[in-house]
Amino acid sequence: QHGMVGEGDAPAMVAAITAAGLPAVIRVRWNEPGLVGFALDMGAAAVIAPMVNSAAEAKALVKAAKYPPLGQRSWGGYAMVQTAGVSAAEYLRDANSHTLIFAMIETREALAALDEIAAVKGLDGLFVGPSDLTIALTDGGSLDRSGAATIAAMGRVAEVCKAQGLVAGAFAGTPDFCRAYAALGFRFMAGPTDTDLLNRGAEAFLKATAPN
Ligand code: 3PY
Ligand code: MG
Repeated sequence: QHGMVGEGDAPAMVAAITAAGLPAVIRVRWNEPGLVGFALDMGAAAVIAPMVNSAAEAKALVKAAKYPPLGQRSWGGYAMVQTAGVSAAEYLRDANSHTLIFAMIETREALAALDEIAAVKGLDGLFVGPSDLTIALTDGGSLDRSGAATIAAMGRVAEVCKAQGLVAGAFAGTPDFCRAYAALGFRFMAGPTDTDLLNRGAEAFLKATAPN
């Protein structure tokens, strides 16, 4: 959603990740059927859609992402069949269970509709955006996602996921947040951004080479 990877670059990246035996996870720019289909058609193993604020929006996400009977995903992305290394018929048979779809919970609206969103058939998990959630819960006042209101809301998301058999995910970014979210019951965490990794690598290099 917020990365600068363009539509032209993404398919080659997904093919390389898949060839390395890893699942490619794509957060699309918006919960929009064309973007969701494009991500899956290039071979994404998981798609995360931002700002899913109601059961209706979650249903629209499932409709775009799953083949019948769960949804109405459109057939025709031949790159994904090639990337998966299976026949088209095998891909069709397994796609609904082999692709994971996450709805992002990051607004007051989504929290208010949490139980209904989690109950939408075909959804595989919920994924918290703690920064947007914090901005929402503080009415634009803060980005400090260690605040009590954000942590409590995230605890509720983890509980609802457990009750519904969904995977609880979140953007964590740092080892401390990874540990804190794992303790709340989260099982799927995004690590640092690419720019963060570069910054920290450069910092570590400079620190290691600086004269005493
Ligand atoms: C958020 O924290 O709002 C996110 O979307 C994480 O990238
Ligand atoms: Mg967000």
